[in-house]
Amino acid sequence: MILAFIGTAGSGKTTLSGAFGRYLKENGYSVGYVNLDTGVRDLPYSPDIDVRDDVTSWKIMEKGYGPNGAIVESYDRLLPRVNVYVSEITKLAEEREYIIIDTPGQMETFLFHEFGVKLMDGLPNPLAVYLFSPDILKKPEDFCFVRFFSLMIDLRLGTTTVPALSKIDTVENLERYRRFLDDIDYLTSRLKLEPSTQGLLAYRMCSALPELAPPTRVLYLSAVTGEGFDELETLAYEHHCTCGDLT
Ligand SMILES: Nc1nc2c(ncn2[C@@H]2O[C@H](COP(=O)(O)OP(=O)(O)OP(=O)(O)O)[C@@H](O)[C@H]2O)c(=O)[nH]1
Ligand SMILES: [Mg+2]
Repeated sequence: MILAFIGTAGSGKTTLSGAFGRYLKENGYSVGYVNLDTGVRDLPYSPDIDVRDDVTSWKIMEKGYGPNGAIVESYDRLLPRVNVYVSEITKLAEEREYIIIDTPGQMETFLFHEFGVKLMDGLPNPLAVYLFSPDILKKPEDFCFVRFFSLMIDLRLGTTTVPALSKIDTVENLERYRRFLDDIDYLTSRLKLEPSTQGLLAYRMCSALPELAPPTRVLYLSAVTGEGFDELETLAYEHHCTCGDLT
């Protein structure tokens, strides 16, 4: 089973990769780790496959690139080897029960660079977990945004994508988040009350959501307490067995 954690900078991908991997190992599974972040210095796990063996963004920065330019350049340099990575990860997936892929902090270098798209396209039946942290969810429109962003990742990478709220140990009122994320009818009814142009847009988008996508479950995770790990494990298993039907 191949799981790829995808999300904006600081959403918790690397911490979750380490913590969920440890959880799986404690439960008797064999786990392989893949690091795709050319800019990370320290990892809470030992990667079996690591792009930094080929390219690091900090070495490129020594040649005068700025941080963002260096990251893009690092994936330009990795692109000719994308098929090698696909083969290595696929081979590792034959040997281990779970493969955990930790993706770059700069999400755009994964979603908008050919390296990320080709890599995901080449892997056998991966499941993408789109992580977003509670601090980006303030207005009802934000909940609509993350639901659609998850679909956008699915569309872009051609990979079944499950939305996951990360760092739930930091929220006091998880029920409020759950209500907005689990119950699309509730979210849509709240958006109907929003007077702004964006509120109307979000209302129309969320009204169409049931027709556009199957009612995928949302995960609620904490890499600190391990909450939600059992559900992530179940979901990964269901994905593996049913090829993408996660209703
Ligand atoms: N409280 C809490 N903090 C978390 C959790 N997961 C990650 N963090 C913290 O969030 C910060 C970012 O975590 P990372 O795991 O580095 O996030 P990332 O998405 O890999 O970050 P980049 O790769 O740099 O984009 C760190 O300070 C973590 O300790 C969590 O479940 N709960
Ligand atoms: Mg990271």
